[in-house]
Formats: sequence, C-alpha cells, structure tokens
Amino acid sequence: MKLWKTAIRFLPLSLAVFLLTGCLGETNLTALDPKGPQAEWIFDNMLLSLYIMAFVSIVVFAIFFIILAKYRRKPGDDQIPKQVHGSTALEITWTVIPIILLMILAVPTISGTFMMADMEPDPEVGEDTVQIKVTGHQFWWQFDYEDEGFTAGQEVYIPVGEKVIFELHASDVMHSFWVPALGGKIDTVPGITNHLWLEASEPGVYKGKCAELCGPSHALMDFKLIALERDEYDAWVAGMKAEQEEPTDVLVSQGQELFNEGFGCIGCHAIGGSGTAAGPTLTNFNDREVIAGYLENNDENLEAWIRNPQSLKQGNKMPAFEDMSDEDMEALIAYLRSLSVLETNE
Ligand code: HEC
Ligand SMILES: [Cu+2]
Repeated sequence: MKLWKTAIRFLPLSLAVFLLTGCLGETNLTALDPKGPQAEWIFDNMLLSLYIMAFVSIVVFAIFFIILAKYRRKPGDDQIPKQVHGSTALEITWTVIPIILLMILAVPTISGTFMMADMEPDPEVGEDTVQIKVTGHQFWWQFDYEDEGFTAGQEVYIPVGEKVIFELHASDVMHSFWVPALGGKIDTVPGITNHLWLEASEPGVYKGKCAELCGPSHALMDFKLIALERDEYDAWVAGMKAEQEEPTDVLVSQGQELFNEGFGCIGCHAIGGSGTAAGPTLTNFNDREVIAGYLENNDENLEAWIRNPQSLKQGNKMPAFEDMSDEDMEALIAYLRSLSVLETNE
C-alpha cells in the first residue's frame, strides 16, 4: 500500500515531464531531428545504445518473470530445494554477452570520436573551408571570420553541405556553444581554445543556445546558425565586407550622427570591420530575426531595448538610454533599420 502512495505522489511529476516535452513547439532546438553528419552520428548512437538497453532489459526481465512463475512455491511443496553454488557455464555467458554488447557500442563510438575530432579542411572545399572564431560573452555571441576580415554578432552564417571549423573562446566566464540540430555542444573557456566542426546538410535557420550556466541571463543567450547555399553565402560575405554607404535619407543620417556622436553607441557597437567590442557588431542588425538573442526584431521592442535593456535581459552590459527624446529614438531606429546586407529582407 505504501508503495502505491509513493507511486501516486510521483504521478504529477511524470505527467509534467510529458507535458514539458511539448514545449519544444516549432523550434529545431532538438537533437532528435538531426540535420548534419555530427548530429546524425549522435542520434544513431543514442538509438543504438537504446536498442541494446532495451534488448538487455527485455531478456533480463523475461528470465526474471519466467523463473518467478516456474519455481514459485506450489501447494504441498514443503521441502527446501536442492542448494547449488556457482555455474561456470552461466557465468561465462553473462560475462561474454556484455563484452560483445560493449564491443558493438565501442566501434561506432571510437570511429565517431575520431570523425568529430578531425579538424582538417573539408576535402572537397580545401583552402576555402570556412573557419569561424566564436567568442562567448555575457550574454551574446561574437563570430569572427578572420580569413575574410569581418566580425558578425548573434547570428553565424555558414555555407550548406560543407564542413565548417569553429575555434571557440570565451571573454569572461565559461559558456557552451550548442546547435542541437547540427551536433554536440562544446564549452567556451576563458584562456583555452577549443575546436569543433559542424556541417548543415540542408539550408535553414538552426537555433543555438548557450549550454553552460553563465549568469543571470544565461537562459536568454540564444543565437542562430544560418546555413545558405554557397553562392548566397558568398553574397552575404561580400555584403559584410562592403564599405558602409553614406546614408542619403535625412532621418537615417541624423540617426547615424546620434549613433556615432550623440550617444556614443559606436563605442560598444562596431558597424562594419572586425574585432572585439563591448557589444555585438550591428553591421547587419536589420537582418536579424531577434534583438538580444530572443526579442522579436520590431520597432517597439527595439525602442524598449534601447531605453531599458536591464528590464529585458538582466545583468547584460548595455547601459540604459531612458531619457532619449522621441525624435532621437525615431532617427536612431531609422538608422538601425538601414543596416542590412541581405538583398531581400523578408
Ligand atoms: C557600454 C557598451 C554599450 C553601449 C554604449 C551601447 N550598447 Fe548596445 N549593447 C551592448 C551589449 C553588451 C549588448 C549585448 C547585450 C546582450 O545581448 O547581452 C548590446 C546590444 C544591443 C542591441 C541588440 C543587438 C543584437 O543584435 O542582439 C542593440 C540594437 C543595441 N545594443 C543598440 C545600441 C544603441 C542604439 C546604443 C546607443 C544609444 C547602444 N546600443 C549603446 C553594449 C552597449
Ligand atoms: Cu550561458
């Protein structure tokens, strides 16, 4: 009876687990729908070990219940059964079977570990293999395309169907770089350089997350990996490298003036060019789907963000511009909206 009570007490908890799995919603923030060779390897191995576990459980429980039924005490059975000790045949069997099962697991594990650790360039792409330096900051991501000489923030673009090599760093505390649909997570550690490669087998927008508790807004330290066909990717690279054009629109150039001089946003946010700044580069800000990793990128949210970033992302390093006049805000937003490198911006 007591067991039943305990079981019933755990029922809501187990139901909650089922309900929470529904929270995944539309996103591809899942390792169960792999979209690249690394993620496929992880998923296949997860299934393989699950099958092995299921096989072992089924066999063990089947034997258990058969023996329970077969050797239970029967009516009139009042003698102690013959006592035995040890069985060489049985002991060899239950040693050899697990060894075989572990060997079955070891083959793909070891070959996969080498596959994932191989940081040689993509054999088909050679020298043009894309290499990206990732830096985790509280609470945003910096992506340096050093070979091309520019820096991106919050969204990392890669060509589809090619191995892309990431070099991982952290500027403050430990973070962890994770795009579940494409592969395993890897920590970014201050003072240590880690490496990882990923490949996306289909074009698309893949969600990424920081997977290492790094401070109050850790849960909002999201980013996106955007895989484009090679020609679109090249066009994006060209856009990121292009000289900033002088704005022709009056409001936009007023906004630029405020961004550079009036409020000194430029001190933390570079536009164009490369290197580390105190905040994410805004070269292609208007192409981003979200602001600060998670807020839908519309004017209302943008204004709210500039006026009071702390209320939206606790502990982040951007100061508030609460008292900005509406006119200045309008001009700044117009300027930020002009920052795009993609041809179409749907
Ligand atoms: C002291 C440095 C600093 C200054 C000055 C500053 N920012 Fe920021 N800003 C940041 C940091 C840091 C972030 C990243 C916050 C996060 O996501 O954790 C940020 C994020 C942003 C973002 C979101 C970027 C994205 O793609 O997620 C926008 C837009 C922005 N700032 C605009 C401005 C504007 C406009 C000004 C001037 C009025 C300004 N910032 C001044 C540090 C600064
Ligand atoms: Cu984090």
